[in-house]
Amino acid sequence: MIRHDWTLDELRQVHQLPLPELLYRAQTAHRAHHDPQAVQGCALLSIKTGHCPEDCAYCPQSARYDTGLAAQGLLSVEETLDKARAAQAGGATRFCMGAAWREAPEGEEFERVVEMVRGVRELGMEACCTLGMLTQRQADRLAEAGLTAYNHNLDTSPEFYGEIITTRSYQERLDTLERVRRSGVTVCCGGIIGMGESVDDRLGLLLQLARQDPQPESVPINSLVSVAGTPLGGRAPVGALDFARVVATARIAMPASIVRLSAGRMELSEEGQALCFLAGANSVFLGERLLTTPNPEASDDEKLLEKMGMRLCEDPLTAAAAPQT
Ligand code: SAM
Ligand code: DTB
Ligand code: SF4
Repeated sequence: MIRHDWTLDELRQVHQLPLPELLYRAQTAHRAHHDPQAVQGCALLSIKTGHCPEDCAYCPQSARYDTGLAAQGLLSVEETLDKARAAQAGGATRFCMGAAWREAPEGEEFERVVEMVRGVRELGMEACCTLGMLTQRQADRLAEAGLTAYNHNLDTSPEFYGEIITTRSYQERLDTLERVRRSGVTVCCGGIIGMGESVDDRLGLLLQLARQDPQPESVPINSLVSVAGTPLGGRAPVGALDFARVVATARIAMPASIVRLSAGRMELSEEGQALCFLAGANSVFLGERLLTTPNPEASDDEKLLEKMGMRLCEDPLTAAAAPQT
């Protein structure tokens, strides 16, 4: 049963359960909706890098911080599809294209992204984009091209958001998510832990997500990749137990969603990642690079899954996802 009436207090009670009880409940929820041995492999590509006008305190791509990042204009359709084919050969069934824009542009660049989406779908992969804010028309055009999912993170609780981003509001994020929903594209929405937020802020984010009806089909849980030059440079990583508690709480509150163990895996040991899978994570990004920062190598991921007796999903997941009630 999927509930949309979670309260903060209920999420607190879940999150603070003794770990064995929390994991048991998360695994029970996981098994009711998913194959517990299967993990979806997604690949990320930064199709437009850097020079972003926004001030997201965590982000190496903001033009306001000097992070030494090499900016890059929008890639060509061919280059993007080459990367998608390579990702597919590496076991990914979803290809996610990220652009450092405040909002998706109009004109030739947008048309290029539409062609990328069409091309990725023709390969038989799920296609996901994250391009910043969208108009309804843009969301509808992406839907028409076959876009599977749109990633647009709320990042944290409404209360903590202002400490991290001042150039656009929480409500603007919600408005874009609503347009995506209306277009029929599935929603990928999550956030980041380890930015100095409280446990209540982590749960406040999950509350925002879990109360949506329908809930986001995909929930990426990132832990901050702390990049020198950003206001959040030099922060200590979140510990594996804290990471796993957030994953487990997300799994319990959103049992049918794909919970993605996203940024931050470089700071987790094999055992830490294993704990997150046991807590209900069922997707990871494959490949040595996220958008601009490092990610575990394919061979390390293969070894870990093999040791755990788990495997990458062979088929795209979204079409097969259980319908929400
Ligand atoms: N510019 C678009 C936007 O902000 O919606 C799309 C790209 S943006 C890089 C996508 C997401 O990556 C952000 O919403 C944030 O959650 C995540 N992200 C960016 N930098 C990160 C970092 N250093 N550590 C963890 N997650 C990060
Ligand atoms: C998401 O929640 N995490 C991914 C994806 N959506 C686009 C991005 C993580 C970016 C980490 C920092 C970087 O590599 O630039
Ligand atoms: Fe720009 Fe997105 Fe980075 Fe914010 S998270 S600075 S909007 S690329």
